[in-house]
Amino acid sequence: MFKKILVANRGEIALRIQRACRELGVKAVMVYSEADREAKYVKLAEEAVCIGPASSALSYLNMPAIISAAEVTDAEAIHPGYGFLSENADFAERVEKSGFQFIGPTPESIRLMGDKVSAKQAMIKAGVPCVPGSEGELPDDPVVIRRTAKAVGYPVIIKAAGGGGGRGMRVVHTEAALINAVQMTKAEAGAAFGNPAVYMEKFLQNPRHIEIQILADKHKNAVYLGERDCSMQRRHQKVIEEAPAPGIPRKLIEKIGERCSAACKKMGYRGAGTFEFLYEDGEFYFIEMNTRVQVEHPVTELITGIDIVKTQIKVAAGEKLPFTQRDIILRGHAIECRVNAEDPYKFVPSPGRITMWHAPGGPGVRVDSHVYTNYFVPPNYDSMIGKIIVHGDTREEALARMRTALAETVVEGINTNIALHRELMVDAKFMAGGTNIHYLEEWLSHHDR
Ligand code: MV4
Repeated sequence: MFKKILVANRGEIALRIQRACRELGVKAVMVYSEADREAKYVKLAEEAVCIGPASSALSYLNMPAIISAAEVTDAEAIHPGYGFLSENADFAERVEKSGFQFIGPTPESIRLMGDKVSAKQAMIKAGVPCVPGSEGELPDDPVVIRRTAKAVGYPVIIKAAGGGGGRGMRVVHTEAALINAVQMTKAEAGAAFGNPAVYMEKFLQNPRHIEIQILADKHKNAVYLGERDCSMQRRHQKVIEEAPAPGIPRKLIEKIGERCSAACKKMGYRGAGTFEFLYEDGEFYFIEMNTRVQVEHPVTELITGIDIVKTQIKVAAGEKLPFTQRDIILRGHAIECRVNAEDPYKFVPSPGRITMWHAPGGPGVRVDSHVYTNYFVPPNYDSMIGKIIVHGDTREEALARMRTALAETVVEGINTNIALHRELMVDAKFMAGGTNIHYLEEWLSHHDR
């Protein structure tokens, strides 16, 4: 096991990784920007290094500053968390060239999955079901593009190979709009991602967003930890996640999960990873793979009893996965509400000083947050200030626990989206389970405040 790890992130995930290190008896070096200097997880760290000013570009995205911080503190490994440099293959490469372990997959795996065209080709080869569409990158020939769209069937979606997470996509409903849409998406992709390559898929109109969590080691072992339903989102920002996904047959999840773990073994994938799928009319369609730990990992931890962050660290250190697929048993139901510093209905960010923070507790309640009374939410970063996660024997018990937890939560001094969560936890359609990716935006359009 490592003696010392550098945590190259901030906020709740930095604290989550620090906690995993403490449990493993590993020293954690925290890095911080000038805006995060006063944060308690920085003050309570055994070691902390300032890596630059508030601006992310000059601190949490500053590769030389982070690698230098690892050098001066004698860390052996770097955990990138999520966001920032976590899916940057060049960063992973520079970390390893500098003699540190990157806690995540190889730069080659990150690069393969970062290019959505190569990711999809790898999945097709590994037997993971994908959305029907173009075979790889779309060529320039308008005749071929039109023929492809006709074969796939309208509506189609044009996606940038360098995009992902909702960036660089365009839906096309008619042949008349096709060629222009392809050209526009290519131009935008070239400017935004430095790669004009695009591909085409059948556009699924009312899918759910279901993802499969996997863990793999350096010895060709891989397991899946069930699924998460992340359909409750607005503008590609997830708001509520849960596991298991309501109403999806367990046998089908198992079939898809087995394909995902087999794909990991085939690709030599290591670390934590998430296969994102669209689910519509009883079928799964792969869309993207994330090569990092995700915000919503706690719902999987609660239903499996597996610590995903500790396992990431163990497999990066070369240990074998301490469990096989047969050992993974899903128990009960978990729900996560993301707490954001923002107006609950207008969604404008609400940074500033938290004058009162009272976190909920009790049976089956977990709070992952770095904030506290008198904490100042800096305006420079993502508005998420924490997550409330509950577990129950049934979905109904989890819902009741979340309602109780949200009723206990007090945040004063800034606006948060807790009022929105309180409403959604008593919404009849959400309570019934299985709402699709459009539900929240439609709900909000009828609930103007
Ligand atoms: C799609 C789709 C419908 N059909 N692909 C958006 C984020 C990126 N990960 C892929 N996305 C989508 N791809 C096909 N073929 C609809 C979306 C989509 C979406 C997906 C997941 C969660 C929320 C979403 C919101 C809008 C669109």
